[in-house]
Amino acid sequence: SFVHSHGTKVFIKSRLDGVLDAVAQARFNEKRWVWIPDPEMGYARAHVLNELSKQDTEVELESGQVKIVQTKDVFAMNPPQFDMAEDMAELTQLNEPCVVHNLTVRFRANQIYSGLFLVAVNPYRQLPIYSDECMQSYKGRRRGELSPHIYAVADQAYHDMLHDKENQSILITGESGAGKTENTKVAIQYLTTMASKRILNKNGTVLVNQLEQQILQANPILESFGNAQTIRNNNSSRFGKFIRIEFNMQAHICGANIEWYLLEKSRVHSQSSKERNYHIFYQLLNADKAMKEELLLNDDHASQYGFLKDSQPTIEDVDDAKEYENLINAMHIMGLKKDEIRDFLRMVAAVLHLGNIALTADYSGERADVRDFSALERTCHLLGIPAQEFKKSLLTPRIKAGRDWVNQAKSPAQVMASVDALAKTIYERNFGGLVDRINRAIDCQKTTSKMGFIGVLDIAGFEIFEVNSFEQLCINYTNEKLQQFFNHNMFVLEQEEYKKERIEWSFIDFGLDLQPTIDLIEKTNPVGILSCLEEECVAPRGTDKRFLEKLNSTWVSDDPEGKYKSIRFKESFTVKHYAGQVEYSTAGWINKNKDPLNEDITRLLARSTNRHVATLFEDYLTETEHQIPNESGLPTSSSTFSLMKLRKGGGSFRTVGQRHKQQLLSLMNTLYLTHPHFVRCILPNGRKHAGEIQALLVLDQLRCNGVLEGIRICRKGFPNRLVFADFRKRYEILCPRQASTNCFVDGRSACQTLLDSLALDSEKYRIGNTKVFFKATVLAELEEIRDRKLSEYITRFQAGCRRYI
Ligand code: AOV
Ligand code: MG
Repeated sequence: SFVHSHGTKVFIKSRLDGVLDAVAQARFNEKRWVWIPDPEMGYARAHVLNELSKQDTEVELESGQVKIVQTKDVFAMNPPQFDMAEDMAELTQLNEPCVVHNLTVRFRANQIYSGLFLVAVNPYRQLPIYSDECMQSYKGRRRGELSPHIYAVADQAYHDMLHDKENQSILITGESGAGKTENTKVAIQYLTTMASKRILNKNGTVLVNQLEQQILQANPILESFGNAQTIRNNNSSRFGKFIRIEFNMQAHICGANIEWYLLEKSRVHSQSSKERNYHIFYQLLNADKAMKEELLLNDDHASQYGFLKDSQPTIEDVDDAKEYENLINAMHIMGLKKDEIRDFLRMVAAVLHLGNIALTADYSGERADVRDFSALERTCHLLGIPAQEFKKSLLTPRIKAGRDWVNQAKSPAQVMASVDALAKTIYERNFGGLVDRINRAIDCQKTTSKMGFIGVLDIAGFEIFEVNSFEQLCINYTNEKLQQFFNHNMFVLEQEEYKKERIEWSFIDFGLDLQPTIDLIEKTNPVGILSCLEEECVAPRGTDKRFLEKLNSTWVSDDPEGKYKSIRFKESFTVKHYAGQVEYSTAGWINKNKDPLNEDITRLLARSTNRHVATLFEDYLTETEHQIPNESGLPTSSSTFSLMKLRKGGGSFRTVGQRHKQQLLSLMNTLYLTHPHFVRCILPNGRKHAGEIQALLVLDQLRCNGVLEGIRICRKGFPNRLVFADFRKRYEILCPRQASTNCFVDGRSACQTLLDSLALDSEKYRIGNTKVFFKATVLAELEEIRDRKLSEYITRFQAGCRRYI
């Protein structure tokens, strides 16, 4: 591909040189075939009848309908011999419809992987492409030798790590349901199979080592706690992850580490009707009797639990009881002891009971009370905290009034909000604790000398919804940064190739194109979106409205070129992302960013009699509390100030935005020190159906995931390239009398002679040290000339034959 140039591959399939294809070719050459926009199909085939003016072109569709379309919407079609091209950089016409068309014909032939950087279309069916045999066939192959595959990417990463002694990363993006997590699993499977020390048992079969087993089993555990059924995906990851696989000097796996991002916490207390809460809740209701008794789960029906009752109880083709067994099995393999497992599940059960706490209001409707004490008692029993104190903290938490602390009664709605917030936090901290525990199991501390790592990033792609909020900003900000990394990288690699071939070309770093948008989000001076939100969160009377106004006044005034796009709506602002403009509604941002907690309760949790609970909340312990708990067991007001300082890990950042920015920064720092491999996953249709591909949907994703951006960059350079020998072999027919056929002439000058004789514009190609480089579309012209020559020969040959008959 143009990213990792193999160059040696002949790009046009030889089978297409047959007679049948000559017919297709001849038919193609009769007319000027183009793609024009079609509201339903995305693009439709047509041929040009007339160029009416600079703006308008008259075309005829295959149906015979004649139409006038804008010239800018008319896209040249690739000659048929380019159909099914494995690497889209080989396409000589490199435009949107051609790329979509290529992906579509390949998809219909069950070729879900294509090159350029790897593009993977979700087949929604089991294809026989992940067998052990298949895996073995990719081992140590050069890129381009076999068809594009996620195995090829994993193998390349492994090879590059060994060869270049450089850390590698595989970046997998795409929208929900596109296949990121499946491809991540396949990539890790490949690495654990190919790069482990082979241990053979007596019969000569390969045993998978314990460590590799554990690395593979991390996934089902994470999926139980971090995945859920959504409208788009029955097994949707509601968090992002970066899994680093570490290798020792023998290039064997010696450990791994998992980093996680942005768990969707709100799902814990509310889901939309066709979706579910996290898998673990339903799995737990299918646990063995002893476990359920211990966790006080008397009822097996999801409908009996406040946090589950609005959701779908089951997923088609999924057996939650079986999944529960798999989970426990995976946890055992991970080395978790029985009571550790119970601890993690206890928190999930506690959340379930928390959701069953029913409230009543007093006559005024302003003071909440607990209606049914049993759910509250169960929650407290599982969390190891005193029920009466919990109730008091919940209903009448202390607030600061002047210099004193007073207890203030809360309304049912306020208490509800505080219950939801608590459920979210307990769930999230338990998830974090689980990942920490897994990391301890698969850590490679024993290994002293490491060769490097291969990191696999599985993170949600760009999102544009009807209403976009703070969560979308965080995701899109992440993708903007990843896209910048991608663009920058293409530029660097492209430059290296051109330099190696010593061809002239002045380079532009397209990564810089995205900087204004990134600045708008993350800059501190002038204050960008995140910092501005931060300021409003700490301001005494900060509101969503004031946040928006401040953003407006800062960024609109000094944006004469409209780089950032105006921020001029009542309750929203618009950001120009590389993938399109997104309008963000700012309602509720202050609250979402602050994510406030009832600190009376978190302090109770920090002092839980259950060690697991206490550890998860230990950052809420105050120093003074360690020494002299006062009468009520609550800290004195002065100790509250030390709270901030004590928070660590996830709690050390005051707000969600700040924490995410920090995490992203650290991820990007890691990525910039690796050699990246990009995988773009594509959702074929919105119905989870096999065999159906919707061109418009695909096109939209190609835009969002940067494939088209990549192509844009590509077109600025010389995307098509052929090594001298291949070029001569294919095109010397264009000037047969030249010395080019003389094999004693060196490749470079032979190519030069050939190109000179064609009188090709010198801007359209470059001759390097080993390859000829072409601008997009040039090869199509050469192909056309070649076809004409060929048919002339055939005619002459046939005429010659007739003479002998
Ligand atoms: P995602 O990770 O990209 O979505 P998944 O990897 O979970 O998407 O894929 C969604 C579903 O599509 C899977 O559960 C499979 O049924 C099917 N699928 C995906 N890739 C393949 C494949 N290569 N072969 C067969 N089936 C596949 V999300 O986590 O929701 O953003 O948040
Ligand atoms: Mg996923």
